[in-house]
Formats: sequence, C-alpha cells, structure tokens
Amino acid sequence: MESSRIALPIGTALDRFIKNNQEQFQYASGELSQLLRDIALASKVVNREVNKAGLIDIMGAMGTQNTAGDQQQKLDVLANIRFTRALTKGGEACAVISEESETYVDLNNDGKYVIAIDPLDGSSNIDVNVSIGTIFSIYRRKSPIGKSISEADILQKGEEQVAAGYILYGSSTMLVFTTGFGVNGFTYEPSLGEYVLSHPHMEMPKDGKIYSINEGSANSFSDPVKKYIQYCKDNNYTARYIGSLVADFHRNLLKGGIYIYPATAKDPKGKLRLMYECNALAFIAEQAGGRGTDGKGRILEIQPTALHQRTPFYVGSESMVTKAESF
Ligand code: P6P
Repeated sequence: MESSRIALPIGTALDRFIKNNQEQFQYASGELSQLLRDIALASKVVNREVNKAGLIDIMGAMGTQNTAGDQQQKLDVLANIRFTRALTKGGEACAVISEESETYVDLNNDGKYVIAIDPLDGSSNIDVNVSIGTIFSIYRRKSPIGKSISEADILQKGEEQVAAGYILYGSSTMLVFTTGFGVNGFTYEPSLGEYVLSHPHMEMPKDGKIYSINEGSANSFSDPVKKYIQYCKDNNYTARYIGSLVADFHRNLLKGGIYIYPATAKDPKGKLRLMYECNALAFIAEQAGGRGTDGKGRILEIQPTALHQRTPFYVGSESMVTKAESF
C-alpha cells in the first residue's frame, strides 16, 4: 500500500517524520510511534555511555568516578537496563525478549506490543573502539489486552514484525528502521539531542562486490559455503569483516554486499540469534530490496521454538544472496 505521504526533506526530525507518517504505523493509534520514540530516547542515553566508555576507563585509571558515581557496569548490562526501563515507563510494551535475559521480561499486561532486542551487540568491540549496535524487533501481541503473556505472543515468526530497526554507534550514531513501508535512516545530532532524517527511503543495491564472513572458521564451513567464498575471490570481490554485525550490515545496505554467518564446528546452528538479531535485519533487508535467508529459506518464515535459538544467516544484496544459495 503506497500511502499518499509526502517525501520529507533531509533534516526532518524523527518526531515530525513519525507524525507525518502516522498512517503507515499499523493500528495507527499512536502506540507504535510512541514505542519508537521510547526506543530512540533510550538509544540517546546509551549513545552517551558508549561514547564515554573509553573515557571512563581513563577516568577510572585516574582514580576518578564516572559522572553517575556508580560502579562502572558492563555496557551491555547498562544498555539492557536503559532500554527495558524506557519500554517499561513507556507502557506500550507487554513483554521484552532480550539477549541479556534468560526468559522474557513481563512488563505490562495492558501493553499491545512485544519487543525483541539485542541491547548492545558486539559490545566486546567497545574496548577496541569499534562501532557497535542495538538491534530491535516489534511485534503486536496475539493474546487479548489485559491478559497475561502467552508463548504465542513471544515466539512469533519474523514476518509478523510490525517494525524493526537498529542503532549504529559509529563515527556518527544512526537509527535505521522500517514499519513495513520502506527503510529510513536518521543521524543523531548531539548538539540538538535529535535524530534527523539523513537517509530517506534506503535501498540496498541489487548486486555488490563486498563479502563479510569470518574466514578464520573456513576449515569448518560446508562445501557450498567454501565454493561461494572461492567464487567471491575468483571475481575479485572485497573482503570486509568488522566483527560487529550492525556495522557490517549497515555498510552492505549502503554499498551492496553480503554478510554470512554460516554453521561452523563451534556453532553448528550458526552463532547469530533469530529473535533479536536475524529477524530484524532480514526484515530491513527485504524492505530495502535485499534478502535474508538461513541458506535454504527466508529467515522471516522460520517458526521460533526457543527465545535464544541460533540460525545460519545470509543477508544482503538480492543477487548475492541468491548466488550464495545456488551453491
Ligand atoms: P565472530 C559479535 O559478538 C557478533 O554477535 C556480531 O556482532 C558479529 O558479526 C559476530 O558476533 C562476530 O562473531 O565469531 O566472527 O567473532
């Protein structure tokens, strides 16, 4: 459904963008847009902590406390607290599935949405000042409002997502999300404390020459994966692997490319998590004209059976993922 929305100019603030596109937000009674605002707000707090991370170490080394004076927490724990607190206060979410919590967190029986989130993926990269990210999926609950949460609310297929996005804490901090009507990118302007539209209607190039995979595990790759990697080399593709999923995905979204985390000896089902990593990025990839598969079928069609289940992940430019599957 192409809504009769006007193309908003670069620089439009996130709030204005959400208001102008209200009709895109399914069940447009304002909760979903409020949910996105809650997530954006929490990301601004996490962004501030991430940017201070190195500094806190230095301050710690100098014997000074960080501003809050509290014991420096691992940033992914801190990020999980921030996002869960924002979602709790916002009141729109009935449950949160988080990489940081073994079971789902029951928030508010009157909430209409379930959030799956990786609060800070790749946080080990902070110590070496490499970009990291937050990944989130938003589902509508299946059970009646006011009732307690059921498994049907929690284990939904990726194609049930009503929105998904990521925040990339990089040389600049960006929020990229979709509500099922294309993908839009917003850049954080710290002096304003605002996300502003910088990448309207993002489209992933249909083809590309960048492949992202950890070739350190190559000995345990399946033959088809080995053959595809060889195909990339024979065609002089560029290898780019940052080791931070959101950063690798974002580059491929802008320039074209494929990211692969296949089954390996160490991770026979793949390393990445279906619920709060692969579903969100596969939804964004498809909305931007790319593809996301587990090597055989669409990620979004996988019926989850466990909160933290892993899956092999092939995501990126349409013809590159199709080519990889053909091996
Ligand atoms: P490996 C980070 O731990 C992460 O979850 C992703 O961000 C990243 O792409 C991948 O794992 C890196 O894993 O096994 O290549 O170090």
